Amino acid sequence: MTTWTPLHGQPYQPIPYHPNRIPVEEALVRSAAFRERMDERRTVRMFSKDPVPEQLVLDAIAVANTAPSGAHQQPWTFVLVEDPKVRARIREAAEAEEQISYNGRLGEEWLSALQPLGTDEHKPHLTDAPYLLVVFQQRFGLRPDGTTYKHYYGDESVGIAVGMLLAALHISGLAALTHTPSPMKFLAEALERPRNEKAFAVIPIGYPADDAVVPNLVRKSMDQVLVRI
Ligand code: IYR
Repeated sequence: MTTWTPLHGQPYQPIPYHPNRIPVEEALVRSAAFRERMDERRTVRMFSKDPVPEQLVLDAIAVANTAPSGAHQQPWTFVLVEDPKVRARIREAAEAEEQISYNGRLGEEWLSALQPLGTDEHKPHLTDAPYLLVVFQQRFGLRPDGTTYKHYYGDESVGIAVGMLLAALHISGLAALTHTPSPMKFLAEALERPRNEKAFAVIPIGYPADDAVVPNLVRKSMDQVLVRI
């Protein structure tokens, strides 16, 4: 297997791409099933402490790593945290930031937008869920000799990768929470990340708690999100 390295100014070798065409009937069955399955995904804030098969999480990260990215630079790093001491430190720092956020920093409009979800500064999921995945965005490329190169469309690329990750976790029956404590600078420090990485999202992963509840929210209809011209 060849290892990825940045190709600057050198073309990739074109190789044939002939995926089998899925017969239409089969494609319709698969797409409807996927659509229904994805509609069951919910962000979960109450996790069981039950263990999760590690391979499911690794597979979901591998799926995320197939995401398209600007100039195929794959500007992401996934840090999978199980160590309870590190998790406790992350929770403490996140709750300290959220305390400030919920007590004024977010502003009234933001707080009222969050009110229906009932979120607050307490973040037990950071220590309860069996896995904590911290996704970092590489703001620029960093070579082993310390020299740097630009990354393109980093926000978009990492956002797409996280979307694919969430879909993969859900398909495996796992629940997740896309948590974005703000500011997130403490994460790069706590996890000793290199200077080109900034935290993008913190994602607790596990099974929902037996008594988990989610808000009774309604999704926008296709009419509301699709414009056809
Ligand atoms: N980061 C905070 C606040 C928060 C913001 C949004 I936008 C949400 O959809 C949910 C929460 C927190 O995690 O509580």
